[in-house]
Amino acid sequence: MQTDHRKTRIKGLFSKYRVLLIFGLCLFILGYFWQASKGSWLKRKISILCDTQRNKIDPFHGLLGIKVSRNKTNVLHGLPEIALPRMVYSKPHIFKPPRTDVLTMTPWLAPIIWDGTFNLEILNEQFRQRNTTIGLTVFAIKKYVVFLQRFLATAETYFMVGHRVKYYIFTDRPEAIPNMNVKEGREIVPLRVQNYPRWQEISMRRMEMLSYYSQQRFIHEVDFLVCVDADMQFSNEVGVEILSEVFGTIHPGFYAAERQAFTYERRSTSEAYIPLDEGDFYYCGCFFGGTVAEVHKLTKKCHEAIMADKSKSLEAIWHEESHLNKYFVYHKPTKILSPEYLWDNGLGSPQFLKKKRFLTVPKNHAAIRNKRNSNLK
Ligand code: UD2
Repeated sequence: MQTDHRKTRIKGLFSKYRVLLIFGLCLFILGYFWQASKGSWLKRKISILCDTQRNKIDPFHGLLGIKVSRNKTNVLHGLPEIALPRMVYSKPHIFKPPRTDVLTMTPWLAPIIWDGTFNLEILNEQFRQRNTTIGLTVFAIKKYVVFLQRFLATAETYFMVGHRVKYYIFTDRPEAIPNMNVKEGREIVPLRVQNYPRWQEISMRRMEMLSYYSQQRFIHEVDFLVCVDADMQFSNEVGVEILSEVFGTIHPGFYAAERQAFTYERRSTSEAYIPLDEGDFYYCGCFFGGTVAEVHKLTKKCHEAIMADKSKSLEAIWHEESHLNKYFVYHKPTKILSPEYLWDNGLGSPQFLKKKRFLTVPKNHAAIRNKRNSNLK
């Protein structure tokens, strides 16, 4: 009887303080989780990058009680300001694109450089303020030294006018480099390299040498590399409008061709193989470039592919040009130079070509490539 009475009292008390009990329980659970987690979020460190002088900064000035780890370098501190001076030029107009006759942008939003699509004055100012130095690489091995005089003379007139330039001349005959005066801020740098018996090997080995020198030397001396053939001449301005992370040039023989007509390597056994349903443009092997780091990556990859083919006794149809084309299928260039930047006068003067900036110099292939003592002219 007494037990029944006690049970009824407990039940009564429980129903009276039920809400309080549940509330207390909730508080206990919340408190438990808060205790468990506060250690981790309060003590969380924010890693920030510190500047090259290793300045220590706490972006929140201790307001949140967050400890800042101070062992990294802040690249955001003390960046140079690139600000244009007052410049007067006609404004860009949304409904008046400067060129409607040619493609000026790829599907991956890389600009294709044509006359009329850029303002060189603005670009010059931007690159000058960054004190950009450009390395122009050219190989003149064996008899190709005969092209150097015209190449360098025209480069002095048209290439990167007003900017700092280093002409890196890879040759097996440094004594044959013409003794020329170059403008202030420009310099001829002879680089002695070995030659090879076959012209195809010389052409392909350029990838190996460029990759090696990029890592060993160019990275310390220049910002961008422009890599071209020797049997060429500049015939109009080629300036900083071409510079970008990594750029290629549309081959003048294939600008209007369909994919299937591109002379890509089609043997699936080669590292340069490109299937018939892939590829954007046919790029020429004689004009590409970019930042030293990107050119290093590109040339290293192409050289490794060339060597892999060699181990299978294969040589791609257009040598290093085939490997360059393969590279650009899977590493899209960030800028593309139109055929203005590589033209052959044998192809005439189509309407869309407002300027011919870089031209092939006609040569007697058999004479220049192989027979050491034949007459070159
Ligand atoms: C095309 C490409 C070239 C390359 C080659 C591969 C054009 C304008 N050029 O040129 O970039 O892809 O095909 O087959 O489309 N060289 C020497 N000494 C030699 C041989 C070559 O220095 O004995 C250098 C020189 O810089 C020359 C370059 O290698 O310009 C390419 O050789 P090429 O010009 O004889 O090859 P070509 O005209 O077939």
